[in-house]
Amino acid sequence: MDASTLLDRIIAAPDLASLDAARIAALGKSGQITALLKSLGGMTPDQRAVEGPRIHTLREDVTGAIAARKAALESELLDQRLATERVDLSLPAHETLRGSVHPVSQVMDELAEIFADLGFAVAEGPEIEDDWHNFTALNIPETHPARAMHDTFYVAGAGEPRVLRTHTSPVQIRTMMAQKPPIRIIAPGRVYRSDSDATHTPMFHQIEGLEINKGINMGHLKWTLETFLKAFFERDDIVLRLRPSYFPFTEPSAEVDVGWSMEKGRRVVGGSEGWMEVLGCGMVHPRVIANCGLDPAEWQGFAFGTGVDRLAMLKYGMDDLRPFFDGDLRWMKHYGFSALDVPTLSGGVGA
Ligand code: 2U9
Repeated sequence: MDASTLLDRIIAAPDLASLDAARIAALGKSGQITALLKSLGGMTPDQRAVEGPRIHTLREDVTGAIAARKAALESELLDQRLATERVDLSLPAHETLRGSVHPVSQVMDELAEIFADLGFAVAEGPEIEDDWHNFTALNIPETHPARAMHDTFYVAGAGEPRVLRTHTSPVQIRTMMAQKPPIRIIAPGRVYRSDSDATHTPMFHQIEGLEINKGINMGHLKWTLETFLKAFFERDDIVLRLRPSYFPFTEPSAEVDVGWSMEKGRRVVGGSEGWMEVLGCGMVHPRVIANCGLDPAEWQGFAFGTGVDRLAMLKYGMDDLRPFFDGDLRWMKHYGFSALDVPTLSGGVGA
């Protein structure tokens, strides 16, 4: 085999195994170039002076060609592997295993986003509470009729009686005991009342808000609620009506109605064809402020509360509360949200 056939075989090697066979045929123990190098020993000095450089150049050319072909074949192999083994980590693992975000979780995230923009932090606390944090600190003494109003679940056990929290208000009590004002928090979470019918479930979700500061009045409260409802329902035609009411922990207290109108045969929030109740609120009772170790002459505050499940129904058009907690995948598929549907104020909290 002459030099050019040797090089052609290397350049045309279709895979690494053929290339290795070509290398052995040229440079191996019984290879052609090895034989040429050996033949130098039997030559005259004149012949060697001519043949020596020619054979060494040939060996270098062949070695270089083998290295170049090897690099090209390895790179082709890597490209093939990358094309077939590509994994898109941004995709869910499997279409049929894809879950969805429950409307209550979605609405909780929307609320946290809206209130964060108004300077409210999210506060959390235990769902099994003691009597003092759930009732007494909130100006609901043992003899108070409001205790019966709450249909409390009591937790059996030795020692101090415990309850499943009947509202998220004890979270605000704990925050006021642990932090110095000014305080601006929302407390979203599960609450429990022994009540079950078409519009009540023994567990439901509440969100309450609290601001403690100097010189706070009902004007701050109404502006905050109006701003929140406009952002949540994504409409500017939100009108509020505050009706005098009674809660033991606020004085004065009010129930908040929002104007509704008919759109495509449905009652929707916005406009002013009628009123529906959406929130309770008031100025934090001075006794509650004092119970948390603060001077009510120095610190005032407002508070409000509402049902998250109800807000979700109003915004996303469900008319029955019970399927919220049935765990029916068909309902979740219809009303659930994609995990990528993260609420942001810039993108729209109902995106
Ligand atoms: C502290 C002081 C005051 C929280 C408040 C309401 C009014 C209210 C209900 C609406 C419907 C709950 O989901 S619902 O049953 N809530 O009307 N909640 S003011 O007041 C507080 C809380 C904590 C320390």
